[in-house]
Amino acid sequence: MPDIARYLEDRALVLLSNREPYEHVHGKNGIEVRQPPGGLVSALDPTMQRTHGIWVAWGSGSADRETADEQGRLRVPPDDPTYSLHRVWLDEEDIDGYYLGFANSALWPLCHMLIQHFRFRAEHWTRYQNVNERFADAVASEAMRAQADGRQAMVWIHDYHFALVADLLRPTAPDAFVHQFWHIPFPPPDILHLLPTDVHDAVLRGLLGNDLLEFHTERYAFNFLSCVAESVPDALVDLERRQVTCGEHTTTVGVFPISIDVDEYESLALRPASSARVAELRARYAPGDRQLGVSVDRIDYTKGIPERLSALELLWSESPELRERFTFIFVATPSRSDLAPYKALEEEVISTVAAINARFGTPDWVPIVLVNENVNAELLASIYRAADICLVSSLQDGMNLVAKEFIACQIEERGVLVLSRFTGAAEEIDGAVLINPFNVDGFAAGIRHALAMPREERRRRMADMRAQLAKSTIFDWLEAILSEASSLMNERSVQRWKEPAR
Ligand code: ADQ
Repeated sequence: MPDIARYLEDRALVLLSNREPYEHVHGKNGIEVRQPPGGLVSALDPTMQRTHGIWVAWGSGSADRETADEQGRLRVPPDDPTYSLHRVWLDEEDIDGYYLGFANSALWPLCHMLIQHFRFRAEHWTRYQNVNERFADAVASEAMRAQADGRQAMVWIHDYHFALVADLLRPTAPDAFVHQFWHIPFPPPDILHLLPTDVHDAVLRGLLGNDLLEFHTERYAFNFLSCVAESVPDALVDLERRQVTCGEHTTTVGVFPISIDVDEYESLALRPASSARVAELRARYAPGDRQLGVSVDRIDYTKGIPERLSALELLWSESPELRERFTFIFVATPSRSDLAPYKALEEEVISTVAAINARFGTPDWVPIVLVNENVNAELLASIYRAADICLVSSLQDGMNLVAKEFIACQIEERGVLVLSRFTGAAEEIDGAVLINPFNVDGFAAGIRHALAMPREERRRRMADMRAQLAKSTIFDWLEAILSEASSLMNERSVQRWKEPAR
C-alpha cells in the first residue's frame, strides 16, 4: 500500500459513506463486530487507520447504539483503535424514504438509464433531503472539531446516497475541502430530466458543492457536465478542462476508474486451500476437456441476469454439442430484497434456472449450478481461478469489480472474460470479448466464441489484461484521487492567501 498519509500532510480526512466500516450486532455470544464485505471498506479502512481520520456513516447494527457514546462516536478498529467512527441514526421511515426510496428507487434506476424501474415519490425526496442534512451536520461537526485541533478537514463523500451533502457543507464547514466519488454511472440530460424540475436542479447544485467530483469514466463525467450546461443557468462549464464555475466556486470533475486489491485476490487464489478447491471444482464440473463458466453478482436488475440466462439457454439450444460439455456456476446473492423489483427478480432467477436445468439437464449433468448466497472471498477466488469463462452482462454498470476480480485470480491464464460493453470496465480494459446483453443472439455467439478460443489466444489476452490490472489497483485509484484533491486544496489555500479581503 502506498504512503497515503503524505497526501494529507496534517489534514484530517473526514470520510462519509452510507455503510459503516464496523458494525456491532447482537450475536449468539453477545455483541459481535462485523466488517462488511467488499473492496471499498478493505481499501479505505487501512487508509483511515494510517491517517487517523474520522468516518461518518449510518449506524446500521443492532448493537451499534450500545457501543457508541451519546454523540454516536467510538474508536475503531475495535481491537486496536486508531481512528473515529461517527454513527448517524436512521429510523424505519428514514430507511424507507432515503435509502429504499429516493436513493434506490429513483436515483439508482435513473443513473443506470433503466427508467422502467424509476419511481419518484415526493415524501421519499423530503426524507432524502432531511437525512442528507443530518449527515451533513455530522460531517460539519467533525470538520469543526478537526479545525479546533488545528487540522484542516478534507471531506470525502461516497456515492449517490449523498447528492446534497457537499452543497449543505458550504455554509457550515466553509474551510473544508469537499470531494465526492460517484460509484455508479451518471446519465445524460434527457434521462436526469425525468426527475421533477426542482429535484433535478437540487441534485445538480448539490453535487456542484464539491471542490472535486470523481467519476469512473470520461463518459459519466461528460454526462454530468452536459446536465449542468443545460440546466444550471449561472454555471460556466469548461468541457475541456472539466471545470464548472458558479459565482466564486469552482468544481473540478475528474476521471478515476476504481479497482481492486489485486495482490490480495491473487494471493487468495494461490493459497493451498484454493488450489485444492480449484482441482475439486474442475474434477467435478469440468473433467477432461469440458469447460466451466462463472458469474458473480448481487441480484440486481442492472446486472443483466435474465439476459444472461436467455443467452445460456439459446446457446445450449442451438449448440447441443455443448450440453454436458459446458457447466455454469452462477453465484448470486439476494440484495435489497425489501424492494418489489428485487424480490421479483430473485424469484425469476430461481425459476428460470430451474426451467433451464429441467430442459437440458440429464441424470449426470446439471447445466447451471446456482449458489444463492454470499460466498467468502477465498471460495470466490477459487471459483474465478477454476473457470474457463466469466460472464459479466450488466445493462449498465459504473465499473464492475467482478470483471477485475476474475482477471486477478486467473493464475493459469486459461479464462476468457465475456464482458458487457455497458460497464465502466469495458471502457478501461482491453482483451475481453465484448457483448451487448440486449442482443441475445450476439451474446450467445460471444459465449460460443469464448469457449472455442484457442489456448494461445486465451493466454495472450489474459496475460495482457493481468498486466493492465497490475498497473491500476485500488491503491493507484486512492493515490490518484488523494493526490489530485490535495493539490487542489493547496491551490485553494494559495488563492485565499492572495485574496484575503473576499
Ligand atoms: P456493485 O453494484 O455492488 O458496486 P460490483 O462492482 O460488481 O457491483 O461489486 C460487487 C462486489 O460484491 C464484488 O466485490 C463481488 O465480489 C461481491 N459479490 C457479489 N456477489 C457476491 C456473492 N454472492 N458473494 C460474495 N461476494 C459477492 C457499485 C457499482 C459498481 C462499481 C462498485 C465500486 O454498481 O459499478 O464497480 O460500486 O465503485
